[in-house]
Amino acid sequence: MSNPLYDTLFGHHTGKPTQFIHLPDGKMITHDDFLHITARYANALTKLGMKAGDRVAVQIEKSPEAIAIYAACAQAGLVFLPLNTGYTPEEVGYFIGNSGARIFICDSAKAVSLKPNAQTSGAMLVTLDADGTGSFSDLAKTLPDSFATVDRTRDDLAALLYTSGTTGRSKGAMLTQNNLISNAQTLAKLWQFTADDILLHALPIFHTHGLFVAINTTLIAGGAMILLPKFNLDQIIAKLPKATTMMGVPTFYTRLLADPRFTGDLTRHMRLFTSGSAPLLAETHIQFEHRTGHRILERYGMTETNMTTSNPYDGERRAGTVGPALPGVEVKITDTKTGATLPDGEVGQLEVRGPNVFKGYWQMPEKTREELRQDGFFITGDLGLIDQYGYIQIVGRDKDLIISGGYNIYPKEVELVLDEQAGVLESAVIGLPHPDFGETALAVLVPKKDANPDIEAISENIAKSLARFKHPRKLVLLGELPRNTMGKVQKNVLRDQFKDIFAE
Ligand code: MCA
Ligand code: AMP
Repeated sequence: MSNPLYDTLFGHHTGKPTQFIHLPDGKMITHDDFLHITARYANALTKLGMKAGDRVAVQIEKSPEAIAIYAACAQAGLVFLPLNTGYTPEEVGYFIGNSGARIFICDSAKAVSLKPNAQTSGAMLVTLDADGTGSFSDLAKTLPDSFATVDRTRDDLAALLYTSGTTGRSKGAMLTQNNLISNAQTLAKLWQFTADDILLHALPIFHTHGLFVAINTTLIAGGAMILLPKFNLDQIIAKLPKATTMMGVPTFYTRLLADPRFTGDLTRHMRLFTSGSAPLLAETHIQFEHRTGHRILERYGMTETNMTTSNPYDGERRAGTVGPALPGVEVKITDTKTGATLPDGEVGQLEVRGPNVFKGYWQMPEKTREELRQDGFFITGDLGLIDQYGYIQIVGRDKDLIISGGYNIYPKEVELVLDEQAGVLESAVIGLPHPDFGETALAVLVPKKDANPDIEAISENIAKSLARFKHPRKLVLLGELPRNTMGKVQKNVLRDQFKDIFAE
């Protein structure tokens, strides 16, 4: 028996004093050091009563220890459930309750505010801070630094990642060991990652991009990472000379281009820059090449599918496209109404099938059936076409979703909170172009008859329910919402009316 995920990503590094994580202060953690921490954590999780298949919910700051929790879950056969550090206690309570997580690991600074929601949802709360201290590590320190890896199969769940829906509450995407292994192997090979690579890692590690695309690809190749707590221009500029590769959302690249210190000289030694999670403007791609001589490699994916397409490493990286389907992955463009496959060049919905595609939504068989077809194709909700070169272009979305700086905002979720506010009859949340975040959210509020909603009070109030990145950047009042003959709100009309509201 074996544990394919642990063996493929982590186990083969056992006993190797090779460089793995470089911290901003110059400290370095070897693969072997890391695996000792991992084993202690796996022992601690087991001691706390976790059994194979149990979910471990985690909301902690980015650190080597946070990555070790992920590794420990793999080693102990547990399901890793990372949560955005911006989520409010109310949001966290839902995720714990819905997943049935029996343990919740959080920052000690947030323990008091999070404890009631964790307890109501039935999870035991332990703490782990970014400096590695906390009640969880206190326990781990008393336990052995070796652990008998728990047997698992490729079909077993490795992670549960929540993704919001266009209606109702968030859904837990069930990702198997095979989903993660196959994608990591494919990306490492395609992007030619080796043990000599040092990835400049400034993405958050609670989403697919920073967690699986960045970390798994590095682990499989045996390379190292410079782990920055978050995107910070000064730190990126200071650390770039030590890196060989960098992965980012488009905002990373537009921010870098706006800084005169970001030059061809600074990046000459770099091997690869990749972009994803949101559309990279062709203009950014071109500007980046002019400045640095590098063509950003854009790829496309989703929480439910991991990575699906990528521009080539060696071939032509085409601006405005996300490249062809990855090896072993099938992509087709279908008619949104009939599901029939459309000829190349025609715009339709993008469907994906392959070892990268998730197993379904946690305890939501109906939602799963709606989006994951019997024949294995997953309906992404993205609109695109396959061009004459066989490259895929994402041209829009068939889902009401805003992607702000790489974070997803589901208008419905925000509208439900806004509709509850004093003096508000109804609301519409729309995505509009934003110079820094690519696009971001505007809320249009319709007052109740004779009411005069207090915008400032509403802005403050929604902070109780919604993570900061979901807050509309502006709220405006309007007499009524434009509707079509069926009574559906015409968001395109609103988008047109307010299109320049975030322009510089
Ligand atoms: C921060 N804020 C945001 C965002 N980020 N508001 C809207 N959208 C955002 N993305 C808030 C902050 O709380 C702050 O609020 C204010 O905006 C300004 O923050 P600032 O300091 O400028 O932001 P930052 O901390 O520098 O963060 C911007 C960022 C970050 C670096 C672009 O959002 C980021 O790392 N994004 C990457 C997201 C990501 O990894 N997505 C992958 C998921 P206040 O002013 O009140 O303090 S998608 C995925 O995984 C799929 C599978 C894929 O294809 O990759
Ligand atoms: P998430 O649900 O957070 O995993 O976000 C996935 C969504 O991000 C996809 O469905 C796309 O809409 C979007 N996305 C990811 N990569 C790209 C890209 N390179 N270009 C355009 N959209 C992208």
